[in-house]
Order: sequence, then C-alpha cells, then structure tokens
Amino acid sequence: MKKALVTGITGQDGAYLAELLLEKGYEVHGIKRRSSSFNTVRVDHLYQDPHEKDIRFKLHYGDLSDSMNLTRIIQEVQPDEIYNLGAMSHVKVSFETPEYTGNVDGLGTLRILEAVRLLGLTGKTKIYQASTSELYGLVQEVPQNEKTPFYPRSPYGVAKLYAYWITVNYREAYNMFACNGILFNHESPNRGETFVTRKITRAVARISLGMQDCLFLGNLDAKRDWGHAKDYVQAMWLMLQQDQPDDYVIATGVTTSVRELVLMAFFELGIELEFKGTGLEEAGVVVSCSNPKFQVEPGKEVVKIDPEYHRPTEVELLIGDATKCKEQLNWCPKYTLPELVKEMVEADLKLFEKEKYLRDGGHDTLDYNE
Ligand code: NDP
Ligand code: GDR
Repeated sequence: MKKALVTGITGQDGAYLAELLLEKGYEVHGIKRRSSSFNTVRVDHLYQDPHEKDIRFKLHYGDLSDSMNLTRIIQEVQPDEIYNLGAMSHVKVSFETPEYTGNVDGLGTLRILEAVRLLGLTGKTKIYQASTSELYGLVQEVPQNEKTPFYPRSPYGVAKLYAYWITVNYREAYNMFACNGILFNHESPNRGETFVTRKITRAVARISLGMQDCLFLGNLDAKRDWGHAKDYVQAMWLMLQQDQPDDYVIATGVTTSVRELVLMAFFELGIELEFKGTGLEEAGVVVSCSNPKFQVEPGKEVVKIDPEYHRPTEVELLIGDATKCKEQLNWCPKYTLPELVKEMVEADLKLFEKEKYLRDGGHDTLDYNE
C-alpha cells in the first residue's frame, strides 16, 4: 500500500486530495496545525478512529515553520509521496504578514526537501510542490505557460517563487523526484470564505435570502482563470505517477473578470444585475429578479467598492496554457466555470437557507458576543 503525506490537509485542496488518495487505496497521513478550536471540518468525514484496525487516514500535529517536527513526521511515516499544500495562501493577507508568509510558504518547502534528503529518502519519496500562477504576476505574455517569465507581485508570490526554485534546485542537485504544479485559481464549495469566488457566492445567497444588504469588493477588473479544485487535485496526483519529474501549468485556458463573475453568480438565482458608475463609485444594481422566492427590489445597490480590498500591487490578468499537462499527463478539466459557479451558489444557498430556518425558528446558533 502506498503512503502519502499531505501538508495543508485541512485546506480546500488537501481535503479533495485526501479523498482522491483514499479512493486510490493509499494510506493517507496529513499534517494539521494546533488550533484553539476545531480546524478539521473539511476532513471530518474522512476521520477514522485510531483505535480501530487498518486505519488508512491519520493526522499528525505539525507546522511548516518547525523543521524538527517535519523531519520526525517524515521519518515516522516514510512516505512514497509528499504533497506540500500547506501555506499562508491569501495574497492580500501576505502584505500584512510578509515575514511569516516567507517563512512558511518559502522556507517551509525547503524544510520538507531537506528532511527528505537528510533522511536518505531521495530515492523513495516523490514530492509535489503547490506552485501558483501568482508567480507570473505582472503580465509579460498571455496565455502563461511553463516558459513564461515570473514577476511576482506580493510577498506570497515572492515566497512561492523561492519554493518553486528550491524545488527545481533539489531535483537537479540531488536527483530528487520533485515537481512543481503551477496551478491557476481553483475553487469549490469548500473554498475559504475570504477568497473572492466564495465571498461572492456566499453574499449572493445571503442577499437573496434577505440576510445581508450589500457585498463589498475591491478590484472588479482583475481577471482570473478559474477551475474546479476537484479537477486540479487529479493533476497533482498524475504528476507524481510519471517516470520523470517535471513542472506543469494547470489551468482551463478561459479568463473571466471579477465583475463578470458577480453577474454570473447573481444570475444563477434569477437576479439580473448591472454595474453603474466608475472607480470607487461603481455599484452593482438590481435590474430584475425572476425568482419569486426572493424579495430583491430593482434599483437596490447590492455590490459596492471598498478600497480596503485593493492590494498594494495587483495581478491583473491570468490565463493559463495547460497544453503540456494535457499532452503529457492526459489531463483535462471536467468542470466549466458556469458549472462551478452553479455548484458554489447552490451549496451556499443551501447553507444559508438552513441557517435562516434555524434563526427564524428561534434556534440561534451559538453567538459568543451575546
Ligand atoms: P487553503 O488556504 O485552503 O489551505 C492551506 C492549508 O495550509 C490549510 O490546511 C492550512 O491550515 C495550512 N497551513 C497554513 N499555514 C500553515 C503552517 N504554518 N504549517 C502547516 N500548515 C499550514 O489553500 P488551498 O487548499 O486553496 O491551496 C493549497 C495550496 O495550493 C497552497 O499552498 C496554495 O498556496 C496553493 N495554491 C492554491 C491555489 C488555489 O487557487 N486554491 C492555486 C495555486 C496554488 P489551517 O486549515 O489550519 O489554516
Ligand atoms: P488570488 O485569489 O489573489 O488570485 O489568489 P482571490 O480570490 O483572493 O482574488 C482574486 C482577485 O479578486 C480580486 N478581488 C478580491 N479578492 C478578495 N479576496 N476579496 C475581495 O473582496 C476582492 N475584490 C476583488 C483580487 O484583487 C484578485 O485580483 C488565489 C489564492 O488561492 C492563492 O493561494 C493562489 O496561489 C492563487 O489564487 C492562484
């Protein structure tokens, strides 16, 4: 039975990847951070009681800033494959925590590579590094492929640049099987609530149900190549099943602006929106609502700009060319963006309908401010 170790297993991708690896018959080990409250909600359905026999899913406490801890876990597990997905992954937050981001996202990768080397596992353990389209940053050419020059635009992007090159360096210097997956944005109903797609789909659901008045956003002009996380974890696994290690772009090849995404998400629930005004005065205004379930009045401003969400330096346009991955790994995304948006909006609507039902019935969820 193959053993995999996944850092960042409690995150969006970690949870989907763990599901995939368990389906494929792996023994899956994950690293979770100690937290003052439960932080394993995305993998709770995979939990197995450690007292039972033949456990194939096990979590270890750890942190990418702690090399002794990482080395011990790798020594204990002796993994055939390591997927390094752990990171401080929010680009805007990285401007506020640049040193921490460099430590975890940059040096954390080095700690994994060096542990594998020092433990004499270079011939056994294959490593996947979660690289990112944020490496491209300032637009040099589109679509972006494996040969496009990098120009990161955030502490997050710069930390990931170090991680990318240290992975290449260990591959070349020590003949390690280490791959970079240069993944473009990928989303799902399990996406963190502060990334723009999920922020939008949550707000669409809440505004429709009368639980929120307005959605505040930053740069509506930014364009992203959005895919589904379920498709992208398949590509991660495929990279480690090849004879030779290499780096691959994973993307859909379609780019969409944040503004267009907002329109798509509202339209999913029958709400037609138009954007009026310019700059900080731009607003998304309801034109009509064809769904009798929702009372959203025409003329209401439901999207406004808050400069707080603008970034000191922005990545304006991402569109990936995944030809290499398609040709060499036979990978192709199954989900289109409209399908992804539909799935996310429906999931959030269900979530907030349940919450509203409980609140309306007087069964408030625990509120620590009360
Ligand atoms: P998430 O933010 O959902 O998950 C990040 C994971 O890393 C969480 O499990 C988090 O733990 C963990 N983590 C954070 N800090 C540390 C630390 N110091 N030590 C150990 N673990 C830590 O990210 P995604 O699942 O979306 O992304 C997975 C990886 O892929 C990340 O490295 C991200 O940068 C990269 N990436 C993501 C893309 C995307 O569009 N989703 C695109 C390209 C790259 P906790 O749950 O406790 O916070
Ligand atoms: P990104 O994702 O920065 O591309 O990084 P995010 O969803 O945060 O932003 C996408 C674009 O939307 C614009 N935007 C806003 N973003 C957020 N979060 N909140 C807002 O209110 C808002 N308004 C506009 C942003 O400026 C940006 O242009 C994600 C992360 O998963 C990284 O870890 C990963 O490496 C990259 O994708 C590929």
